[in-house]
Amino acid sequence: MSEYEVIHEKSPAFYDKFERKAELQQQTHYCPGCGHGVAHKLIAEALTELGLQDRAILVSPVGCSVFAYYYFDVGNVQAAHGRASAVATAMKRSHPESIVMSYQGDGDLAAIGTAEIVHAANRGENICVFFINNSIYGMTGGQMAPTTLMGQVSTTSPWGRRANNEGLPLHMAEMLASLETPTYIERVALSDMKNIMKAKKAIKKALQIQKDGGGFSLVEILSPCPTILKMDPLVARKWVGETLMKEFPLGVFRDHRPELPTPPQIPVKTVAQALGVDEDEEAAPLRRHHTREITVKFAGFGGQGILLMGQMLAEMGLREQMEVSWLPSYGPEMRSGSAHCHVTLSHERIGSPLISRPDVLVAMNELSLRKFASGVVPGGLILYNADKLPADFKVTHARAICIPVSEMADQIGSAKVANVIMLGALLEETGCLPTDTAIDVLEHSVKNKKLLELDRKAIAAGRDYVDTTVEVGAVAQPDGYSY
Ligand SMILES: Cc1ncc(C[n+]2csc(CCOP(=O)(O)OP(=O)(O)O)c2C)c(N)n1
Ligand code: SF4
Repeated sequence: MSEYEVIHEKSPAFYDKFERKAELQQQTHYCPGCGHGVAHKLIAEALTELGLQDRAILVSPVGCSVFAYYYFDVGNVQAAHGRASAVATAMKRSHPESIVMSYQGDGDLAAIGTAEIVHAANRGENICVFFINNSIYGMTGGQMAPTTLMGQVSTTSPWGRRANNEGLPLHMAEMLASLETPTYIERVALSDMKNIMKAKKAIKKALQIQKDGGGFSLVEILSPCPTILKMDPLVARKWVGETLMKEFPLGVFRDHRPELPTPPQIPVKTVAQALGVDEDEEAAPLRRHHTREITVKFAGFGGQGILLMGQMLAEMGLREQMEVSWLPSYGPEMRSGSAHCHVTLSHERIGSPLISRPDVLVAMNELSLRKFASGVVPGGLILYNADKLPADFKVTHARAICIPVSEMADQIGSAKVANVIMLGALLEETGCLPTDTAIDVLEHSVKNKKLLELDRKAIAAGRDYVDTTVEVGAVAQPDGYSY
């Protein structure tokens, strides 16, 4: 009988079965000899040994390790490329009792995610970052990484990396250690058993620091990528020890808790208090009038007061104690570009401000009518700024009312009030809010007396038009009237 018992055992921090591929439930998707698998094992073991599995959240990146969540039986989140340490920040701050790890490759952390990691480290976030430096982009087939070695050939540096063209390899551990705030930064390597054991120790230490509330840790793990380096797995591992480690020497670059100035004592305020908004529901006046839930899309071009129309409606809803949302969307042009906004008035909390099927479309120009009319819910309403629909345009699923608000505004005395006329028409036709409330909002927000007078007339004109001119019916026809 042998002196040793060989135990092949998977850490309990891994799932029993990897469900990604039904036929390969004990295998990861990593290439043979890839360092990701080894790093996963070390992290899983460290979590188990520290009793942290149930509190752990792993943020996986974009890169070969994107599927880490198929393996770790912990809380899992997958972040957009480069954002893992920012997502980890959010996880930790919203769940301070959890142990949050961001796991990132060199493309993810040191290229697209440079800003995120620098700022997470600089804020001294109480998270662990496991940074896999394999000197190349693995997932995408071998593009140059910030950590690619001098002279190393990649698909984007086929001549070999040159200092005057691609710059020198980026030493993230050293760079981050120059900040005041990180607690622990070490570089380790998956080059041989001795170094792998050291890597495990470093990973465990980082997790312990977080457990103790000690602040930001980063363990840079030099790792083999035999596939892209076109090496046998053992050769790739040796290459890490003999070549990669020469450029990136192992060591502890930081190991002490930062001494930060004590922050001033700021009285804790709620957001509503800080904004000066009264949040005391009991003190809030009761809903004054009958109101109706509605979703509206206002659309036209910049300069027509599209966004303002939406804001006014939302403001009116607020006055009536409704839940409201206003979501603008516009191009870079101040004038003439397309603009639209979504407004929801609701008696319940609003899930999303985005409206894909509005009850009402207010189309202030033909382009918007053509673009958005089909999105209106069946039986919904379209208010169109013209005296009739375009000859070749038919609406069969919703009621369309044509109101030439631009012309009417000219008659009232200012082209500026076309949007207010439309608002008056909207209120009258839908009955979603009382017109008095519209006047209240205008009185509150329009300081210029002349303009306010025009606005009053505009609201009244819109109401009257709908009241007196439009025949109510099922579906509007090209002449602008409903039958
Ligand atoms: C926004 C965005 N840009 C680029 C990509 C393409 N992309 C996917 S993974 C990757 C780099 C991965 O390299 P690394 O972080 O070193 O991880 P590895 O695959 O080597 O483990 C890139 C550039 C993407 N998915 N998303
Ligand atoms: S390409 Fe490289 S980093 Fe990606 S799984 Fe294969 S060996 Fe690992």
